[in-house]
Amino acid sequence: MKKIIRNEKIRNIAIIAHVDHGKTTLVDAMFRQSGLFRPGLEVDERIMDSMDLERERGITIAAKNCSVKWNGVKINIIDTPGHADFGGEVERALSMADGAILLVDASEGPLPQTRFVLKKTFEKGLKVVVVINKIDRKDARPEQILDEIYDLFIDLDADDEQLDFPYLYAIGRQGIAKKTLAEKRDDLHLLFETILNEIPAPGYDPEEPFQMLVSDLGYSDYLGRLAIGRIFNGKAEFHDTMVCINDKVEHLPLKISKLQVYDGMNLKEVDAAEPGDIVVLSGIEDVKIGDTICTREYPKPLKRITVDEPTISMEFTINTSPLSGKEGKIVQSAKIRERLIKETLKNVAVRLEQTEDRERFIVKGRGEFQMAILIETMRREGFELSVGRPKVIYKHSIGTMLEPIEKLFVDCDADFFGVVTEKLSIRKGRLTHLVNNGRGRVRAEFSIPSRSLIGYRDEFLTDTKGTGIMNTLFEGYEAFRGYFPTRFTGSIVSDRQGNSVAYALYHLEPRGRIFIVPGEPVYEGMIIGEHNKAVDISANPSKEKKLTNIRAAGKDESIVCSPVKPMTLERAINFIKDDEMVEVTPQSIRLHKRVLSLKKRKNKNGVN
Ligand SMILES: Nc1nc2c(ncn2[C@@H]2O[C@H](COP(=O)(O)OP(=O)(O)OP(=O)(O)O)[C@@H](O)[C@H]2O)c(=O)[nH]1
Ligand SMILES: [Mg+2]
Repeated sequence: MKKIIRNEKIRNIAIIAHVDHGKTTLVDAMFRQSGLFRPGLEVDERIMDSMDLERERGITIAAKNCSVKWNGVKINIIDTPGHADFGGEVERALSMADGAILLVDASEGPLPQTRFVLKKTFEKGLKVVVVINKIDRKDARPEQILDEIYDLFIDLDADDEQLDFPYLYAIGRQGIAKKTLAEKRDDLHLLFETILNEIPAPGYDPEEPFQMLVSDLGYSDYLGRLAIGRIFNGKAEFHDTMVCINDKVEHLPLKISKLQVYDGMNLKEVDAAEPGDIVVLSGIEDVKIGDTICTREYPKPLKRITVDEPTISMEFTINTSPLSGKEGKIVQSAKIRERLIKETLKNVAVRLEQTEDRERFIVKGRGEFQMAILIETMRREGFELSVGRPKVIYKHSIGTMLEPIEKLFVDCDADFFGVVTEKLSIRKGRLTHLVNNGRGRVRAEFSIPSRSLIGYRDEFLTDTKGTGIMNTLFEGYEAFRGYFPTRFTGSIVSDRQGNSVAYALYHLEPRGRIFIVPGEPVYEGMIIGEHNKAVDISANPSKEKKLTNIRAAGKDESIVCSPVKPMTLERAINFIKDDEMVEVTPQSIRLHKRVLSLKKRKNKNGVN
């Protein structure tokens, strides 16, 4: 019988929830109350959301580690993202944890990603502490939500022990957690105590030598590559020699050049690290997430981290527009390739496929939002590139084509439900569940192909006047449900290179929705607007008013173009059709036909 000892000085927890249920804000409060900041110190909100894009968008994108101390016990915390597209981060984070805090918004209740993350913790056999958060909300209904959480546990086949989950009510933003709603409390002490009492301390086998599972990678200019992960067995000391077992079961030698552990949001150098702790180890460059670092004498790999397969793919190419190289500093395919490989190392849910064409790459991931974030990050780093429309990944089984299917949860005003159902049925969605509470709002569940949802969110918000809520949950693969058009409109395409002028754009307005403003550079094949009809039309956006001897061209003050909604990256990739691409540079987002020349496009389509 194996003897398992528990390191009572440590707890490892992941904070998991649906998007926006308050994970990162709760970590702030845990920091404050564990004495990490000196009293009176001004600290930013959501301090763990340290990436620029996280701060701008107010969401967590990558799971991150930190730690707090409570009563002499170190609690390693992993804050995870709640957006479904970053689900791979949750799976990675759970590989370091012995338990999870499941936050559920006291008004919204369990939502699709609550189910996803809870299911993942069950698969790993982790202990769960439920926190019903934001009970200060005016529309909070905490008791009802507790029932809904029970239902979710039952639905996920929780056993009796799991069903007996500990739970607390909280206002994360004010740093309050309590056992009952009536109780008066103004701190999180109960949460800390519950973690210490309920989440098992990390267990290890004292007979086993050092073993660490690499769950994250970092980089430091001084130390090079950093391998981050939990020590499953044994101890490590500075200068120890070890091996790293990779996915090909090769043993790569290494010497620990530095050992660090989490201390609040920072890292602290240590001479030795204990079993159960989460460490940051330097001394090896060629390491990947999922590798095991262990001793040379007893090299035993741990089970590699597995995450769900990607569901969508997107084409990335060099920027082929005539304006290429004018706005970004990195344009070469070799650099794009290098950058994408780097992404796959750090981001477990992203895969890269090379194509025969050296300038074309297929990037696979969990959703178009994840792709948009990657592209946005690259353009900020100075890259120029072109990307195609996100496509779902099909599978084939005994002669049938299978496609990814999602559960779509819709909550909207009954008045808008008709138009929503109509749009979804065109997209091959099937209504599976409907609750009309009679108070004006409808809750419905659809089974729908993933491809139908690409770009649908914007339309849904327009159709429900911004008041609808939609959430999705990946369900699995089913037989292909048939084709339907992705867009019912065509594009207005520039027929030449030049600069757009107000006169031309103004006269194009009746034909559709214009994307550009006067003075913008245009080129042949560039999409300058959405045509009202299903076909593409060519136009000359730089056409000046005919010169007369009274007034100079382009100076017609009476012309005022309608305001143009700036094209965002997400809108652009959702808008384009298969024969169109988005040109991305640090300064601009332009849309263009894959084939720029009008003549070549006509020949290709067999017209002419
Ligand atoms: N009313 C109320 N709002 C809260 C509370 N805690 C957090 N919020 C708000 O909820 C929003 C989301 O908070 P975050 O902490 O970013 O949520 P999150 O779960 O980390 O979000 P993701 O990481 O993107 O999934 C913010 O606007 C917070 O201010 C709370 O206790 N009560
Ligand atoms: Mg967060």
